[in-house]
Amino acid sequence: MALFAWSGLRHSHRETDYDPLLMSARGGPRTTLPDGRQQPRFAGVATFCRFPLIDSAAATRSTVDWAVYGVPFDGGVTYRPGARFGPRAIRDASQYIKPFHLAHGVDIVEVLSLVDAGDAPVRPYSCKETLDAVCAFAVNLGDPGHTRLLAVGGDHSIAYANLKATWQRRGRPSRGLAVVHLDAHLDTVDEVWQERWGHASPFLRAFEEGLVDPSRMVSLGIRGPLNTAGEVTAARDRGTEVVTCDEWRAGAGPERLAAFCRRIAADEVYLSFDIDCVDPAFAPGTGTPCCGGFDSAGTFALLRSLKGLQIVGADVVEVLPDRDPAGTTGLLAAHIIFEILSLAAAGAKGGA
Ligand SMILES: [Mn+2]
Repeated sequence: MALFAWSGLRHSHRETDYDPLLMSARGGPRTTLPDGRQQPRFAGVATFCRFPLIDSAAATRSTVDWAVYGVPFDGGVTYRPGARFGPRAIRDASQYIKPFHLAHGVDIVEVLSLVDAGDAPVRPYSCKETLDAVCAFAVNLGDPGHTRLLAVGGDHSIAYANLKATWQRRGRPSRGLAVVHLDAHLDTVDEVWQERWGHASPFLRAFEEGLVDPSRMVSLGIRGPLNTAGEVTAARDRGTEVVTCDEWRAGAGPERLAAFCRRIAADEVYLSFDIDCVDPAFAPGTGTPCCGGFDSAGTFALLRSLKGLQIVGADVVEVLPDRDPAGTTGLLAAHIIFEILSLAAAGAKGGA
């Protein structure tokens, strides 16, 4: 069965000669993509950014640097459902993602071993059971001490599971992880309709369990309307750096973010990206849209300014394909995944 030693490793073609581990040992790229001149980008089974697909059985691939996986769950939403179809739409939209990042000057597949680890198991009728199942799946992906996790939602509730898995894999740091959070909303509501594990609550649950240090967290892109005036005040009372979209646009945001990055430069950071931080003009396909958000280019510039942070895990959530008639939101999410992996590649290449 040696031929199938990586029985979990599948690709739409070239199955027999593909192994990123061997390629790396030979000094080739860390990740081998299908050659777009041989196999068109619109052909084959769609994986995230055309990365090789592994399943969770390939549990000891120590050479995998980042595992990207889907979480097709939207049982935690408070408004429009449909984000359960996000991973499939984003995989489709990501077929045109190419590996060289112009601004960072880095080719992500030269520097990093990247895989699509498939979808986490979900329990569509239960938020808590889903989060437990996702965490149990994620905690064992790749080499827990090395491989970093990028979860693609799904609604924002799934961030808790990926955060918890990341926190465990980073040695359960007692003061929790630092977090860079992009979102229109703070996601720190205690409960909605008696549900404590929905998409309005992941960060409050993470604070309670010590997974995240709220005083080493920045929330960017926050805007109204809000339920109460106290939401932002409560976050700031916890020590969270809250930068509203208005503040960002007025010009103070980038320097406040830079100061935050300097403060946590030595810390391990989790990046949580809710696509609704972007204006619905650019990202209409989302469940709780708020006008007045970032534009696409501004979002890229913001993310690129995070270069140098030690990002140990991430998520991209809240893409709702049914409300995304031209596919722009899925496409943007695919680019955000690329931006996050490019930050990691730029850091690895630059020794940052
Ligand atoms: Mn959110």
